Amino acid sequence: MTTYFKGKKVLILGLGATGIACARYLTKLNVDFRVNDSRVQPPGQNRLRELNPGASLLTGKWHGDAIAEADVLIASPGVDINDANIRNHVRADAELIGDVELYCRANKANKLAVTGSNGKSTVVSVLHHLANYLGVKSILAGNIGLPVLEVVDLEPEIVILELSSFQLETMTSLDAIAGTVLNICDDHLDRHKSIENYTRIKHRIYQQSRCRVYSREQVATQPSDVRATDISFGLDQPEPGHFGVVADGDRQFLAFGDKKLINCQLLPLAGTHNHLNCLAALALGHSAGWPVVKMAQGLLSFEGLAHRCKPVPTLDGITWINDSKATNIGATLAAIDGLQQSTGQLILIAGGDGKGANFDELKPGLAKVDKLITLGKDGSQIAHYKSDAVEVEDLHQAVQQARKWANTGDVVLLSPACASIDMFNNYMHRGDVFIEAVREIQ
Ligand code: UMA
Ligand code: ADP
Repeated sequence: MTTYFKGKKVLILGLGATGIACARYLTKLNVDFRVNDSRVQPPGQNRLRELNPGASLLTGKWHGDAIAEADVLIASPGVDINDANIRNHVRADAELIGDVELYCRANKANKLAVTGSNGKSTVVSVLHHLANYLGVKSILAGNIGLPVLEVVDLEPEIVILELSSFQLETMTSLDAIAGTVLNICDDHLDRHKSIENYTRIKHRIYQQSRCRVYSREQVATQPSDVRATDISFGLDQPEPGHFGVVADGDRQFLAFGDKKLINCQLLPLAGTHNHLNCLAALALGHSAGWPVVKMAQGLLSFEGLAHRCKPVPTLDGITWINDSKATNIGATLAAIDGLQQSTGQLILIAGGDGKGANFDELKPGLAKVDKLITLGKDGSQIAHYKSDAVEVEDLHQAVQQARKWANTGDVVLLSPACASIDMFNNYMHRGDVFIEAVREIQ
């Protein structure tokens, strides 16, 4: 990569975790660079001074002159590259790329790549777990929290990448063994403007993957030119070579073609959306040559990620589920569908900052819920859809209200369909407060 940068003026846009990883990488290559972050106090400024005291840092706004001078611009995912204050200054002969693009040019390890509106972190974590289970040396990086350039020097057998639309927007060189768009629902439309544009950006993963793994549950995830080598997954009976679910009496099995792999009831992750996540992981692993039957056994020991449809252990006979990571309507609909009770009641706790979403789309889900408790900035908008909904002030009150309604065998689900920032530091904080409130009433 040193040759590529030779004689070029390089500008890093953004000085968060990604900007720092870029700065470290360029410093190691002995490439001079500047950094521009639009924030007055970007989080990485002290780190930058430590690792490269000579690098100049421009802050507080987008510096048009610096952008216009640059031959290569490396944008962090959180930077909106279509912002006129950036776009209007980038020269036509300059190259604007992201950190993952740079990584893929520099590191030619085998890759499996995952995008989608929901389930990305779950699927890449399942894959990482399966790789460990099979003894395959793997690295998990990307949107899940580890900027890829932090691990650019490592050469594992496989790199498992979680990719956001923000990252895909600036990528052309992924060249993955397999890539998937798990699902698509309204998300980040404040930046991508329309669902069509957001979908188009998500599909960039397919142009850069040899095998494309898509969901039969949602046409929008299918590549426009499905090939014989592509693999699908879904909740129906699969064709040979594809993944799905088959029934045997009243039992359901994850299956590969007509081969039953594992009883769904034994899976450690609750909800049918997690059956889809497991199937997607199996399909991706299969494309990398991993043995399907052994992978299915490996699923049993996956512990699941915190704050995603995770039961809170209690002895009160009520199933309390923490799905605080459900920050959009799609995630909450999936949780409701997956946990809907045939016998007991399903009590939903929802609300927070709706990020301008249209809650009409939550209506079919709310119809399947027996009781609704809402809170937060947009809680009353959600409450409006259910006549006997109760609005509360905080999560402790929500849990107490749920306890008043719940009987043995019922499920109480925290799945807010909203961001947490109106009341909590982040979704982890919200989930922790829920767990604490549930424990207090035991
Ligand atoms: N920002 C500015 N000005 C700048 C640079 C950033 O205002 O000059 C703002 C952004 O709008 C954003 C925040 O600062 O609100 C952080 O942006 P960043 O690009 O500096 O973020 P990083 O710390 O580098 O983290 C990024 C991803 N963040 C985003 O995409 C916003 C992380 O995903 C990712 O884990 C990390 O790179 C490593 O790859 C987080 C995320 O929220 C988890 N992703 C979104 C999601 O999952 O929905 C896409
Ligand atoms: P992401 O990394 O895409 O945000 P996570 O695995 O962190 O995905 O899950 C985010 C939220 O989406 C959680 O509430 C989780 O229960 C829900 N979820 C997980 N998988 C799916 C899926 N396949 N479809 C819809 N929602 C899902």
